[in-house]
Amino acid sequence: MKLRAVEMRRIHLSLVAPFETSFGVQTERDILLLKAITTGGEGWGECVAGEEPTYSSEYVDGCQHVLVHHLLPRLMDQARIEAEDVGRLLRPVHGHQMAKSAIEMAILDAQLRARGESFAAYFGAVRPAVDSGVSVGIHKSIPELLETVGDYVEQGYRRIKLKIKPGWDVEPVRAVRERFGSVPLQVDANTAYSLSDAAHLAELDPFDLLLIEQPLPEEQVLAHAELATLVRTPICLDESITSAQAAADAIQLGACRIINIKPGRVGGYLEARRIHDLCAEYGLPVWMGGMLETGIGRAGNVAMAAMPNFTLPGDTSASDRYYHRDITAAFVLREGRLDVPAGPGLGVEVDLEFLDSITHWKQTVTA
Ligand code: OSB
Ligand code: MG
Repeated sequence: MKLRAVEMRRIHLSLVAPFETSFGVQTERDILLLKAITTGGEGWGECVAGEEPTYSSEYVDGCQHVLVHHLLPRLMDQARIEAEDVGRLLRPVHGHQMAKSAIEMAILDAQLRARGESFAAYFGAVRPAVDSGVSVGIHKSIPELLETVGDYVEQGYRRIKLKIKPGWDVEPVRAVRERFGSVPLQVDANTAYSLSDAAHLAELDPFDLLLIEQPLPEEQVLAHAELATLVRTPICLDESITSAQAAADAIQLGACRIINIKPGRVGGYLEARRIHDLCAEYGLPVWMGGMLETGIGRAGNVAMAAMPNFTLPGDTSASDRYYHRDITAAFVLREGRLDVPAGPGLGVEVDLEFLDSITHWKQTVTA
């Protein structure tokens, strides 16, 4: 097929509750969505970048800019294009994985819709529904945290992840472990510690956590390997894993025993699949991360999370964990799981009337 145009839009969505991490508080989102218009039909992509470059170096205005000026022109001048070509065509542009991922996703959706194949079938899904975990932000107090976690446990989430930072770590973990017994529990530091905190992080060891996610800065892969010899809790990397090559290096260095896969962070679903396959070869389990996606991004993530080596519950929570109203039919928790969409492509339809009502910017890029 040929890529004829890409409709870009930015939408506003308020989160149901503020979400605080070690890098800041979010109350609303400004999301870049792409619609690939091809000779074979249309497809949707979601860019996972936040408003500020505080999770990684990418941010939504930057993604918009690099797409318009550097990425889309390289795709639009092709006589024929398939999702499998996008990575190679965009390789001359360094970095910008979240921007690249969004356009590859839109083209893949268009291509799969055209041939009536679901994302799940394309990626070799082995289950009709995936176990859902939930990521719980930093709270003002431990009683408030316990109330939030209690709500999620009652809703049926199969794993709780607590965001931590220096000053909000051992005590909240102890409190949740004491109150909720054997609930599968893990923590995410979003790079907030340094190797000199190893003895403090080892105080988390008695609480039987599934993993500690990204304790140290993105570049400090070797320091994670050192930390792994000083704490018993398995180390999982998120921010550091920007490609399959980065994953292979981190595994060989002993920097992680588990990987959080986020298609947006690694440049797209095809690179994410390579990381899944690589981890399976090395015997490392993976799980599907999240970036507070709408129903578009969630649909792709849930489909990929049905691949065989996604053996831990992901941050694939129900729509109502994030938004009062989603831009697709809501993803709903059923016995702690989300159903994998089975229709062509992403298998979800976008509510265009609602989408238009929350769109604050729109531009169509043509060849
Ligand atoms: O580090 O996993 C993270 C959200 C935004 C940016 C980074 C992260 C997160 C989450 C929430 O933990 C995941 C989700 O529920 O989508
Ligand atoms: Mg994380």
